[in-house]
Amino acid sequence: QHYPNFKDGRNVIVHLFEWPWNDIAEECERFLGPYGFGGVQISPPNEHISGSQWWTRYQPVTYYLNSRSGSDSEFRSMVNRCNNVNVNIYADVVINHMAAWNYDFPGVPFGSNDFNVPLGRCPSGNGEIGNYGNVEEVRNCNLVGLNDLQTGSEYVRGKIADFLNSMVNAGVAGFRVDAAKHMWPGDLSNIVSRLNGNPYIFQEVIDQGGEPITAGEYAGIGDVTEFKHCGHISDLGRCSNNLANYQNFGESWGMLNSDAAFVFVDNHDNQRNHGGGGNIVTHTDPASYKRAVAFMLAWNYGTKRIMSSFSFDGDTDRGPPGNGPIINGQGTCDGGWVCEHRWRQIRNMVGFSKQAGGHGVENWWSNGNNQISFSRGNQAFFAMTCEGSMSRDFTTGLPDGNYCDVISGDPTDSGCTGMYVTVSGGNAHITVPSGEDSMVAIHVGAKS
Ligand code: ARE
Ligand code: CA
Repeated sequence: QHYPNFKDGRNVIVHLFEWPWNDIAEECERFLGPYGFGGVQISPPNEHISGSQWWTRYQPVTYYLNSRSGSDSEFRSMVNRCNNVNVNIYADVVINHMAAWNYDFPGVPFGSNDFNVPLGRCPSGNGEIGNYGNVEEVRNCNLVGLNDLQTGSEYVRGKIADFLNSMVNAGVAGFRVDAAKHMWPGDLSNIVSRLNGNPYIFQEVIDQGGEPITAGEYAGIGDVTEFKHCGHISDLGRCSNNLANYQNFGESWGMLNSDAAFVFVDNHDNQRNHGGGGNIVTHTDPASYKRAVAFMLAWNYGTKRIMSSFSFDGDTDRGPPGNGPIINGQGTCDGGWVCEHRWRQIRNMVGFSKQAGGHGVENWWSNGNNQISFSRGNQAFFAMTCEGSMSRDFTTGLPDGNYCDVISGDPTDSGCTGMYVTVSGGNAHITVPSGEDSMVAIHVGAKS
C-alpha cells in the first residue's frame, strides 16, 4: 500500500545504511524520536553470504533474521524500541533472488526447481541479464549472477510471504522491495496480497526512461522509487539549473504522481556509482548536498528518504566500519560514519517537513532566475539563493511572531541559536546569505 503508516504527523524516512540493530534502537530513542523522524530504512535483516563488502547483504542465504547488523532478538528489540518512540522500521527485502551460487539453499529450503535459469525460463544464452530492452530477460534471468527465484510458483510465493510476515508480526511498518524491476508486477502483487496488516510497500525500480519496463507499472502495488528526482534535485543543489524553474517540480517533469513517488537525493547505490549512478550529489559536496536535501524536505512531492552513509573514499566495495557509529560531542558522527541525518541543516528540515505536513506550496516567489521562496500553507516558509545573498521583504504566509531560522541555528527554550526572523502582517525582511548555507527556513513549530 501507499501509506507509510507514519505516526504522529511524522513524514521523513532515514536510511541508516549498515547500522547495527542495537545502534538503531539507541538512535531512535536519543535522536530520531525527538527530532520528528518518521522511520528508518534498515539494511536487509536476513542471513546473507559472508564477506566484508557492503553488498553481501544483497545475497540472501536463508530467511532467518540474522545478519551483520545483529541477531533475531536484537532485531525484535530494535523494532519495539523504535515503535515506542513513534519511529517506524522499514526493512529492505531481497526477494527477487538469492546469492550468486548453485541454486541450492537448504536453509529455506529452495532447490533448482525454484529458480528461473535451471527451469529454462531465462531466454538469454548465458543465464544472465544483458539486455535491459528485453522484458523477459530482465525478469527471468540472473542479475549479476544472483540466483533468480521463480516467483510465479505457489511454493516460492509462500516462502517469501512467510518471511515478510515474520517481520510484520514483529512490528515492522513496511518494506523496500529490492530489485522490483526484476520481478513480474503480477508476482509481486500476489506476494503483497498475502501480507498481514497493511505494510507500506516501496519498490526499487530504476527508471530513467529508455527501457520497456517503467516505474509506473508498479504504482498500483505501492510506491516506487523516482530516480529521475535524484538528477533534478542534484542540479538544484549544485545551482546548475535555475531555481525559478522548480516552481512546478513534480509530475509535470515526467516523474510519478506524488502519491506514488518515493524520493531521495542519493541512495547507497548511486552514491558509489552502482545501479545506474551518474552525476548525483552526495555528502562529499556538503554545500550542494545540504541545498538539495533541504529543498526536497521543504517541497511537497513524494515520500521522502534521507541517506545516512559511511565514508568509503572511492573504494566502492568497502563495507561498514567494524564498530558501530560513534556520536561525538557536537552530536555528529565519527569513526567513518557520516550521519548526514545529524547535520543541523538536515535534521532541522525534518522538523520543517513534519510541520508543513500536507499543506500545499503557496506564496511562490522568484526573481525569474536563481532566487526563490515559498510557504507551505501557513505553517512553514523557505527561501534559497544560488545568486549571491538576497535581502528583501518576503511574503511568508505565516502568523506574526518571532521565528528561529533552523538553517543557521536551533530553537532553544529561551529563543534561537541562529538568526531570528520577525513576521509582521505576514511579511518579513530577511537576508538570505550566499555561500555554504544559502537558505533560510522558518516554521510555526520554532516560533517564540
Ligand atoms: C556483487 C558484485 C558483482 C557480482 C555479484 C554476484 O558487485 O560483481 O557479480 O555480487 O557475486 C548490490 C551491488 C552489486 C552486488 C550485489 C550482490 O550493487 O554490485 O553484486 O549487491 O551482492 C540494476 C538493478 C537494481 C540494482 C542495481 C545495482 O535493476 O535493482 O542494478 N539495485 C539493487 C540494490 C543493490 C543490489 C541489488 C539490487 C541486488 O539497490 O544494492 O546490488 O540485490 C541500468 C538499469 C538498472 C540497473 C543498472 C545496473 O541503469 O536501468 O535497472 O540496476 O543499469 O547498473
Ligand atoms: Ca526475477
